[in-house]
Amino acid sequence: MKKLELFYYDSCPFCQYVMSVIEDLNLKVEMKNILRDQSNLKRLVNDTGRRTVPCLYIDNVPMFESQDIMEWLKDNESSLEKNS
Ligand SMILES: N[C@@H](CCC(=O)N[C@@H](CS)C(=O)NCC(=O)O)C(=O)O
Repeated sequence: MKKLELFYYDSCPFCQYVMSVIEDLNLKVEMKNILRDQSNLKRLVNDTGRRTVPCLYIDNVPMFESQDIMEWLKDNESSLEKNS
């Protein structure tokens, strides 16, 4: 199973789009708020040189762009871990 982590913050509309897809598909994703936890922001900036959200880490490989993230989640849904 792939490990998924979403770097986000609540007032970001692009993050909200991605989070609603995650909820609709009932996917298990570790949520990494970059405003509430500075270590999440540090990791994002260290890894990517950017502080843009949303960013989905797929097995530690970052993917930007909400449209690309949502498309990837839908395309790979069947092989992803669900919330119990
Ligand atoms: N085209 C991007 C836009 C993402 C975006 O603009 N995110 C804003 C927050 S709503 C952001 O992180 N801005 C700060 C930055 O890019 O450094 C997407 O759809 O994911």
